[in-house]
Amino acid sequence: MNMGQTMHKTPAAPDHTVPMLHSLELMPFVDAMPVPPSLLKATASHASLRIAMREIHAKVHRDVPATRMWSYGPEALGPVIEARSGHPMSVQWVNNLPVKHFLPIDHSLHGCGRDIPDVRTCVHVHGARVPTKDDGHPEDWFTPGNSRTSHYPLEQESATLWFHDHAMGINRLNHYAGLFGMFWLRDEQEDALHLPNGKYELPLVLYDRDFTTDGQLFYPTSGDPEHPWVSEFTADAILVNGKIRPYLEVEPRLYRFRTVVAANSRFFGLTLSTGASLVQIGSDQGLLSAAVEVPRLNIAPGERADLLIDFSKHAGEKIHLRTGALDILEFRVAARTGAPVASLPNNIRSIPRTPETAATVTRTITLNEYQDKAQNSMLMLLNRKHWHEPVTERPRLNSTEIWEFVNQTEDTHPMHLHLVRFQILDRRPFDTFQYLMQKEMRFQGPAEAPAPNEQGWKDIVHCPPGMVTRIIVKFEGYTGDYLYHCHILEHEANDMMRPFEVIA
Ligand SMILES: [Cu+2]
Repeated sequence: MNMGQTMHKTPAAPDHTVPMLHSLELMPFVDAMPVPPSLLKATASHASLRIAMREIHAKVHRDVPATRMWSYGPEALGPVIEARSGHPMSVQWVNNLPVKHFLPIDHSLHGCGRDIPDVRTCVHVHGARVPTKDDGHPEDWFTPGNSRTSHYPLEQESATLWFHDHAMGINRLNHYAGLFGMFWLRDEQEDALHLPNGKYELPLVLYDRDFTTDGQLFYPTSGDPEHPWVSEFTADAILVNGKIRPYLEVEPRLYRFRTVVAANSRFFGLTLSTGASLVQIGSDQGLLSAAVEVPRLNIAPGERADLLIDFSKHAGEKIHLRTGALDILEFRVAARTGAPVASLPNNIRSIPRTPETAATVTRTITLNEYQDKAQNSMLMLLNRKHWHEPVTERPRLNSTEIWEFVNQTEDTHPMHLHLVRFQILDRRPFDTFQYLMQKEMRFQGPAEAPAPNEQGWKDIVHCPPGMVTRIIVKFEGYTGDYLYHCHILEHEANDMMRPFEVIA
């Protein structure tokens, strides 16, 4: 969507001493799209898993030497955890990583001091409603040789969740190294739809990476060794499930693709080469009320889309999934299918809209960016406050609030709240200059309703520049310390992340 650089941003200055891979010079569609194994189908009893983080070397492309990366499994993409709503499970997350990081740490960032172990990790199941001690709080990290067991009650509806590293100040690097995977939560409502399953239901984990010519991950830096952080970047190569521009053999029938953008800061604009719309049946927090035809799907870091693609009229053809003008995945449609053809659901479920009158509190959250004179670089804040300043947002358990994100920057920020699901109310353009100078909110147009594919339950909302974006959220589940942040991982680290506390 919006990756425009503002003039005063720290440019990502590539280190010209390092020869870089140019992925467009590689032959596309020579590697099969990997499908990671599914771990666990939770049963009636309490299920438990043990998942170890480790350093691996994996091939991202036929013609690129193996890449050092970190993973939750033996392959580039960690396993898919499959669980059932109402069936609690626990995971022992084991840190078997080396003690030295291989990507450039910025020790000037909050929580990244030289007195803190370089390699530290914690695991957040994005979109899961869990007690605070199990949420993968950024300061709750653990080091190599240690593990942490988290309990997931899973008292929530079916949804495409995912898990990833969330360690304070360094998750942008841990994530770039490969620490993420999918977590699918199922329920009876979903079962009743008889959606494509088994080999017809596949993850699509989309991300971008820079590589050196010898196939190693390259994370861009500012050129300042004391402060290497960059505000955001789009990397050269697009990967799908761990391969650069792979292919996938499909049958001429309906498929379900559980899609997540696992890029640090890149947005994707997905289209099909046939010109047909993508059919979206679910968003971050589960199924939509009805299937929505989306000609171009703008999807932000951290966001999920549950997509259906119908290949039934394309037997024998090759079809490409694109972001912008780039073909990133080739579907090779076989001549025939052996399976009965699934059909597309029309009405999926009812999702009552939360009325604005249900909200007892409205909070204004400003999204700001600054030139940090001391560091000679950018920093981005929420409500002009740093992460470590005292908690200012204290919603009451089971209360409903409206949060309005006032974006005074020139970027779209995908804002994410832990613990909760929410609905998007609207977006409205405002006069940013007037707001900055006079502290006066002057709207410049009518409020815009969310797009049809944004009208389900969400946990990430695009907050475009110069707009007030409003969400309505009920703080259900647990009291305790949680957080909200921009899901552009570079923004989150410096310092677009704030705590909130749910109080009794
Ligand atoms: Cu941001």
